[in-house]
Amino acid sequence: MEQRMRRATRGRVAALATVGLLLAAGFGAGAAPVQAADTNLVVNGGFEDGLANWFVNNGNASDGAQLSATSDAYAGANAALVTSRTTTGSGPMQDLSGKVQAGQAYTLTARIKYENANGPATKQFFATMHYGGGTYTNLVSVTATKGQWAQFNGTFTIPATQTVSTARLFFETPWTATPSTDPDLHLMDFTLDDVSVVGAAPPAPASKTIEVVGKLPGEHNPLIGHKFGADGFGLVHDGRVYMYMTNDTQGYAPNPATGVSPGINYGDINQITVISSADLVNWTDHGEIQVAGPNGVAPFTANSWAPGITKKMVNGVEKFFLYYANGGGSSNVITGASPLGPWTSERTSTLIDGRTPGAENVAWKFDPAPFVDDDGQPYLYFGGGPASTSMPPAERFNNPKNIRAIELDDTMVATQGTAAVVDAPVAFEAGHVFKRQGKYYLSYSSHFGGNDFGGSQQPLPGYPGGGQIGYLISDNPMSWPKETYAGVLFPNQSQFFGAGTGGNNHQSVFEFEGRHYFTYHAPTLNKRINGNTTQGYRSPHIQELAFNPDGTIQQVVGTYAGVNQVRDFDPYRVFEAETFGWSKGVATTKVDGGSAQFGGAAPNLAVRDIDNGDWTALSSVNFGDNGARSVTAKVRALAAGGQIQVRLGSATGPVVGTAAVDTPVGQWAEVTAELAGVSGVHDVYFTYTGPAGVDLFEIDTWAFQAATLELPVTLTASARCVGGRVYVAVQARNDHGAPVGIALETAYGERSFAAVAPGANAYQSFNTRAVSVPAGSATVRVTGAIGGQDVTTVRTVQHPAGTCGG
Ligand SMILES: [Ca+2]
Ligand SMILES: [Ca+2]
Ligand SMILES: [Ca+2]
Repeated sequence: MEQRMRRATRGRVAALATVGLLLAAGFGAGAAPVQAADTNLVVNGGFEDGLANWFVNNGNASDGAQLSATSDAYAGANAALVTSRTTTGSGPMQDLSGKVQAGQAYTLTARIKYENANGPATKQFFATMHYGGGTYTNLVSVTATKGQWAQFNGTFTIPATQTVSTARLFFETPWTATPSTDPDLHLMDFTLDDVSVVGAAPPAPASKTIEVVGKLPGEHNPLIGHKFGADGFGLVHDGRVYMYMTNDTQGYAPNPATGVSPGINYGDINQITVISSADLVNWTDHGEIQVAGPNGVAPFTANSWAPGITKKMVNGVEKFFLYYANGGGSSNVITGASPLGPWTSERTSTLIDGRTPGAENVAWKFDPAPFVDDDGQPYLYFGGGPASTSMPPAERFNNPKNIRAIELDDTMVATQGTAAVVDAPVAFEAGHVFKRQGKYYLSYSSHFGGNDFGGSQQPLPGYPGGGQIGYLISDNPMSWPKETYAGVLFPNQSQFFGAGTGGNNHQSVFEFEGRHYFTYHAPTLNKRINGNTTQGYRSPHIQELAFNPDGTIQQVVGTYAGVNQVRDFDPYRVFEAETFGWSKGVATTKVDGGSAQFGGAAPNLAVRDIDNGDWTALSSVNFGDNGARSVTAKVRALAAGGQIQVRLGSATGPVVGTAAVDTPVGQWAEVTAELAGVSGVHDVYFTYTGPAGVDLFEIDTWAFQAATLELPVTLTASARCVGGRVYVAVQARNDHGAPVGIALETAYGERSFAAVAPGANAYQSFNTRAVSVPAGSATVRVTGAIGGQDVTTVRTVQHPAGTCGG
């Protein structure tokens, strides 16, 4: 009931917004009444905000079409003009993904005009939807008369079976393969104004939050349980491991009723997900890099799959180079000022394509993996896909020669020389190189056979089966004959994780603090959500990589246990709340303002979708012998009555502290939980409670505060009469395990002792020179070190009154 009421409210808000949009688009209040449920899905259809929300559909990478605002408008002050077209498909485009729905009918209107002198007297134009990949559907057409505004006015119904996760509306002239033969007829400039697509309001975005516990407490694979990530590539920098991954969560869209998402659509993916860890168990979510697509760092690319990253000093500046597959057709690179950006594109075109020397016969010019040798020379490994049909079938299967090695130049964003063939047996994709003890190791993913690889063929003895990770060992990073093949280092993941986890893989190897680690992916989180019927959403895993004395690799066994935690987690600092060992029912979202932990230029996220019963947890937090006094959270309350409980050991473990999130709703503020009896090493669970059915709060950061350090000392004081005068005696026993300095201070004098041994006393009897003194206090100042930290403890002790005689 709660859910339904919330959705109904949202629907009414959307309907009200509709009226505003229609008015803004030029539909007067007196126009034909529009049903309340209908809405105009086009933003800035009249171009009165210039080109906002519009971009040019280039048709292909070599099309140089330009979109500009023009005052030659049908209505208002502006329209859009497209010029320099070299393909018929180029024209103004707006992304309607997430707005249009399969099975719905829409009315499309727009005004269009062309007027070039040599053009035909009339010309047909199309409004077309690009549904991703090669799926284009003409929606509405109009035949315009040269020099006059023509009107698109028609309806279209999206077929119930159409996938609409990508839906981009654009305007074009009828397709022809070689428009350059008659550019006046096919490639005229044209002007567009007053575009609207009216129909059912966009569906409220379904929640992507993963409600199951996707990474089980105590286990270290998958690395994260609150989102997906594939093709992980590990980078070690400044004591942390950064993992860059294809953002499989981008197109994940679980049906609100069934909880099941359509199968993964790689064409949806133009972001790279980044996580990092200093211990390989607690991972910080750094969110997504918008790499490709119209709003991407490299807008001339459409997809960002299978990232590979390295760092290099260029002209005295350390830079980070993030390579990725722009679909199967090309590979590209963007440049980061740090592992977390900011990111820029030094190129205006892709790095590797069919024109790259030596890559001409590579079917899929993708999966770029960089490697910088000890002498600073950088290399890039790339390629995969169907073997050339010029080879005999058995060779196509066993030695498809579809992977390449090429040198990069010193800029890291250009290749030099000719790509060399990597003759990896049964190779499919995912070439990756690392170096160990002077030898180069190239690992890769093997193919599944079929017509692309010579049809029904058998692997040669010792060659990989389908979907395995094989490897070669060479003395030369550019020389990979088939004789360098060394075996299979990882069988298919389904051998370890069972039904629903098969498919191809993509690996990397990194060295962290003296050990080698192997990264791969498996749809294990998808399996925890949907059982054995998975939809292809992959999760990152890591196992340790071990070597035999002869340098060969011991075959890796995939486990949910994963790798050992490299070090305990340090709680005594500000750290991002989007750092999880484990979690349940939460999601993350980007927030403005940079990261408190990683710096102002780094992205910052907050934990969101926190409901009653959700939790996040940290593995092996070391509170030290002295323990923690409190923990502070930076939170934004979203409802009254929320609470954070701090528990040890498990989500139902003992509560050691509670913070009420009673700060003003909607504002970021700090709340603190006092902690009792928290010392040593524990898994820490933050459990969240409050009213059911509402988001309770968001969390940005945590910081634990250490208990005040005290040097232990036992104090006694007395007063007695000696020779007609009162003496006040003060004694302090050092109960610390190391020597300390002790200063005794009274109203009658003071005395300091250096290096009082453990168990020894500092003692002084002060002569008051009086026959009678009242009760009073002495101050004892103890100085020493605890755990390498200088500590001063100040205590007082009472002494009684003293008198001589009666
Ligand atoms: Ca206009
Ligand atoms: Ca939740
Ligand atoms: Ca944060």
